[in-house]
Amino acid sequence: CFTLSAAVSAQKTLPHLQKKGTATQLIVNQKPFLVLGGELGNSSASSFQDIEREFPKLQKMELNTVLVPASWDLIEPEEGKFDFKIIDKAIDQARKNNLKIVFLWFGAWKNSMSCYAPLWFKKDYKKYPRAYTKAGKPLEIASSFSDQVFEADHKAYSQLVKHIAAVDKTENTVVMIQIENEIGMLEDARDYSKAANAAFSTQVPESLMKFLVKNKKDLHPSLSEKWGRQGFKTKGNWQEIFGADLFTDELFTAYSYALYVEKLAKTSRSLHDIPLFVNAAMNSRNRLPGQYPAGGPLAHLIDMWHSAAPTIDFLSPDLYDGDYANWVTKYRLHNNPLFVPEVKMTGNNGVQAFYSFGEHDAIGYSPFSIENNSEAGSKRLANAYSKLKQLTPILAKHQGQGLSKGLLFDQKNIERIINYDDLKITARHYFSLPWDARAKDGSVWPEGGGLILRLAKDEYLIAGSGIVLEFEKENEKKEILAKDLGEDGFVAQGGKDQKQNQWNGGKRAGIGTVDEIDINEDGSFKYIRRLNGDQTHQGRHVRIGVDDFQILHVKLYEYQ
Ligand code: N0T
Repeated sequence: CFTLSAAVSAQKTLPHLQKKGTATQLIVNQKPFLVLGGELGNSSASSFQDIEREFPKLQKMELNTVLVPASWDLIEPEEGKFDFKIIDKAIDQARKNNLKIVFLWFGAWKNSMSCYAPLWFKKDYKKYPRAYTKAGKPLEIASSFSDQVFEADHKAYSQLVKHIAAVDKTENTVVMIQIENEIGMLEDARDYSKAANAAFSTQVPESLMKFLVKNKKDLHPSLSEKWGRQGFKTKGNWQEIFGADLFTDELFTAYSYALYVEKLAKTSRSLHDIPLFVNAAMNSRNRLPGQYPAGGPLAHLIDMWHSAAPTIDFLSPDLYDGDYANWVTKYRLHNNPLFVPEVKMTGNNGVQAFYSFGEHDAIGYSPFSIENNSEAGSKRLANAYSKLKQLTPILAKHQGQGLSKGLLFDQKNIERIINYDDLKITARHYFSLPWDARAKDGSVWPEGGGLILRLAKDEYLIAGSGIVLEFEKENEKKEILAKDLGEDGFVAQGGKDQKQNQWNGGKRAGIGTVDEIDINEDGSFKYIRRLNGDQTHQGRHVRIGVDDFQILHVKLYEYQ
């Protein structure tokens, strides 16, 4: 009995995922943990000097987590001879700088290619065969259909995980592992090696069809539609079941890669049970499968990945094409929590981080090539992350219940209306006010963003940068047609009737108090200053300028 409970609690002390309402939380050392991250450039953690130089910078940026490549070619330079000094160095430096690590297994595939496989593997292409294009051209992409490729990759990955398990038993410095990086076929949408062709023309595995039938109602709409066009057939080869097109090739590729990744994930789990994920390069800019890495862990392929790789905890997007809110929304699904391992570094990433945690209960956020952040960008990120650190316990406590919302504005998308019961909040970009010279002098508006958290009926936390919010009761206005009144209160000459909002009677919402605060570690609020008068437009709105991240504690009230 004692040994059983001891074993259970030992297991529970490792970083793990836990459901809370609609949210999935990463638990580290028994507490919910928001990954305030950054990913190192691909070649920035491959020497001791680089690691020693870069890691202290990350702590200054207030990161709590760094995403670090674990390169196959560096840990197994000679076949069967492993060297983990570089891994140990990263773990040691992380501990010295109060950082957690997410290791990225750059194994058989890195951005589709097999460039991180050791030279002995690359040269022995007879033993470790390549994927082929339709035209028969060998690619510098190892074939996922080769057992030898898998064995070699699996052996190295297992050694890595064993090593992490041994050196990180109690400290929990390594909180998650990403398996491979941006998997996907390039040029053509699938491998045309002999083994791949054989698998493609044979029956679609029964286990996949069973999965699809069982989850028919919950399938990604694009798959449902595609399969539906073929009459939801359940027996036949890939083209018979899904149709003869490029996207069927891609389904096949996704499924094949996922089968392979599942075997790594299973071993990983049995050796050291921490969360595991895969990342995807986006199918953006209207490219077709093969123009973008086909078959990666993309949202429209989620059912292939879930069916073949159930041990993977989530699929995560790498976001470089702008339109952030639109892309993350595709990855925050009923069956997939949001974690953003890579996002383009902009110098103003903090606003997106606030949005991601507020709107999507994100597990984490991580700009890419973080060590190259500008001085200004580093300061601003530190400002954002330090406030998010303060907010973590209170956000975590309220997650998964629809109590928080995220805001993200730019020059084109300046307004969002949010309802909490009968309270209507109109949030806008700070520059929708004419009060900052940069709003009107032709400057490009920086993204503004933040989060709203409802603590009680008339009590809110509002945090972020570059936002302004007004509060009213949902039905306090009604639309009428009337002559436009000029600022002087007179009807404009010759004016036509226009839609106007008129007071509709009933209660109104007022701003009681607005305090800028910090949040202490025990969750209590530390008063910085009261904002009133000009700073709230005499009680009309709550705002945070574009130059600073702030946390505001807002009390509302009702009057009639
Ligand atoms: C990422 C990174 C790194 C505007 C690219 C993104 C990282 C990999 N790939 O620097 O290589 O290891 O995961 C590919 C998307 C770039 C599209 C840019 C379009």
